Amino acid sequence: MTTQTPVADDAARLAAFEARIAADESIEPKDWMPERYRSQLIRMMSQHAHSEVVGMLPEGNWITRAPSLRRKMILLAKVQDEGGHGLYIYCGTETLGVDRQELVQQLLDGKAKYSSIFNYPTLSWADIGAIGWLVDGAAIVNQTMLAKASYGPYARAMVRICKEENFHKKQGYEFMVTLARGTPAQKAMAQESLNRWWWPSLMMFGPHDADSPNSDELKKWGVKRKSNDELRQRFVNLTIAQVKAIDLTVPDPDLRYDEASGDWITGPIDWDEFWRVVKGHGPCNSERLGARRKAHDEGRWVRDAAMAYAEKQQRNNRETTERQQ
Ligand code: BYC
Repeated sequence: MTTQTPVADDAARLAAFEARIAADESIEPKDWMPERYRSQLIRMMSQHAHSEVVGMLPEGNWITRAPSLRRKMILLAKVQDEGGHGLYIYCGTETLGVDRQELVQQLLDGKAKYSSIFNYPTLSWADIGAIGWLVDGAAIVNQTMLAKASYGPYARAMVRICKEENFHKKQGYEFMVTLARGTPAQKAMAQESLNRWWWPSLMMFGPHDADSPNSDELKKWGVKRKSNDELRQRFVNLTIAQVKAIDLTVPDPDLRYDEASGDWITGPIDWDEFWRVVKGHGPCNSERLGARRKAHDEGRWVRDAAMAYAEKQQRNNRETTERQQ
């Protein structure tokens, strides 16, 4: 009988894992996976969950000021959906053996990243339409690909989330259509909002491929199916047609159509601005973290009550089982 060394064992397991990825098999929580695959997923999924939860704040800002009951109901439902998305993804992250509390603490301590887009302010009511249209639109382009990610719990969460994001995007565009076809003042409001959200939406897809340190590994392991630039280009192509359909313009003097590729080519993205925001110095970073910390502190009694209730249920179940034996 031969005894395998741990190194040989790991090499064999890694080869088997990579063969499963190559065969497009779904990796499930109890399957063996390289530690680096696990840690990359924890990084990306937790950032995603934080983004959903922090993403409730800019829109939540307008709930009390929605101009009609219909718009208020839609906005309430949308913000609630985003909270639900955060929960699915935190649950998915926990299947990788990490505690949710630890992840939330990283966010509250300012150590975790979340999407740059949510560090911009919602200054006008039109921003609520622009977020649904552009931010959820960008999220769908990105997450439709993630619904094919190799890690089963993440991919399955994305299927459900994309369905809801599609509704969000459609309501956002319908909202912008209404403004763009309204009075000159309403159309100007829609244009002003598009001007502010256009470039930050393109930044959501992350740095150019050449400057994206995580992409190669994530693509090798089938987490990312398309690169940051490929997805950004897809979003631009889809969105420019929608911008034109409502007779608005994007704030990009260099935008041009490339006949050969069929792509809309944008001017340069301001990456200095992007990194400033990612590193915590955007217009609303401290406000967003302050709001999350306040919500966390004020929600402590709810978490304590839920824990006490769960413990009581467990005790009752245990006592019932003991009585029956
Ligand atoms: N913002 O190597 P790269 C929503 C970081 S919420 C901040 O390309 P990767 C919604 C990146 O983390 C949707 N940071 O990274 C909610 C990395 O830093 P670390 C949010 C960014 O992971 C409410 C470094 O830059 N969607 O839809 O290969 C209301 C280098 O980047 C950003 C997701 O989270 C950014 N924009 O690719 C409405 C999708 N971009 O960790 C709507 C899931 C990059 O090495 N995530 N960074 O220190 C992804 O698809 C990928 O993580 C990314 C980045 C494409 C974002």
